[in-house]
Amino acid sequence: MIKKTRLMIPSQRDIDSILKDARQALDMPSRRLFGKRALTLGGLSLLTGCNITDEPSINRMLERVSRLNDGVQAWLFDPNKLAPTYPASMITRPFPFNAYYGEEDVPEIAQEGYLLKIGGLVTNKSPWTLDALHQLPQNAQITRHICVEGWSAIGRWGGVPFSLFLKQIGADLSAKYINFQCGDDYHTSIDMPTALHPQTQLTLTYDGQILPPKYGFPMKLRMPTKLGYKNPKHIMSLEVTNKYPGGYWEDQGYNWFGGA
Ligand SMILES: Nc1nc2c(c(=O)[nH]1)N[C@H]1C(S)=C(S)[C@@H](COP(=O)(O)O)O[C@H]1N2
Ligand SMILES: [Mo]
Repeated sequence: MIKKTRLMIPSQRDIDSILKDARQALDMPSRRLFGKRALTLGGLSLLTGCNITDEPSINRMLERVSRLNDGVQAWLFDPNKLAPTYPASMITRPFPFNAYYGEEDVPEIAQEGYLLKIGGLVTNKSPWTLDALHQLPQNAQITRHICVEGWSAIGRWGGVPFSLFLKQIGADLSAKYINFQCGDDYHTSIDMPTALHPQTQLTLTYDGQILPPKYGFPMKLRMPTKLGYKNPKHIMSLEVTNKYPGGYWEDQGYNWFGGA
C-alpha cells in the first residue's frame, strides 16, 4: 500500500482573486477578523496550520481557502450557521474518492456480523447492527465536502442525525469529544457542539444507495461544517470522552478544529 505522508495543500494560484473573493464573502477587511470572529478563525487556521497573528498570516490562510469562491467562506467562519445545501442538479459526478491510500486499497468491511461499538461516557454501550441503525429516523442532505488538498465536491448523503443517535445511546452531552476509530488505520475526533450540529449525520447512504466501500461503508460521519479529513469513513467504533483523542492527520500537525 502506498501511503500519503501529508495532505497536499494546493499550490499558490490566483491568489489575488481568491483573496478578493474571500474578503467580499466576509464583507470585512482582514484586520477586523481579529474582533468578533477571532474565536472561529481557529477553524480556518486548520486549512493552513498558520498562526493567525498578523495580516500576512491571514492572507496566507485565505490563500489556502482556494477554489471555494462560491460563498463557502462565510459559513466556514461561523460554525453556528448551517452549511449551504444545493439542488440535486449540482451534485458532483463522479464524486471524488480520497484517503491516505489509493482507491485500490479501500477496506472491504463485511456487512455480515458488523457491529458499531460504543464506548466512553454513555449509559448504553450496546453495539449497533446496521439494521438497527437503518431503523432509526433518517434524513438527507446535499452538501459540499471540502478537502484541504484543494478540491471540493457536492454529494447527497442520508443517515441518522448524529444528535439523535447520541441521545439514543445516552451520551453525556456535556463531554468534550467524540472519537472515531475506522476500519483502516484512520481515526479522528470532533467537539460536542459539532457532534450536535443539525447537519452532522451518521451517514449510511450515498446518493440514495447503501454507502459504497470507497465512500466509507458501512458508515461515515458527514459534517458539512468540517473539512474532509474530519469526516471519518468506515467507522467501527466511537467513544464519548473528555480526554483529547487527536486524529490521524491531527497527530501529524494538522489542526484540530475546536468548533464554536
Ligand atoms: N477512514 C478514513 N476516513 C477518511 C480518510 C481516510 O483516509 N480514512 N480520509 C479523509 C479525507 S482527507 C477526505 S477528503 C475524505 C474523502 O471522502 P470521500 O472518499 O468520500 O471523498 O475522507 C476522510 N475520511
Ligand atoms: Mo481531505
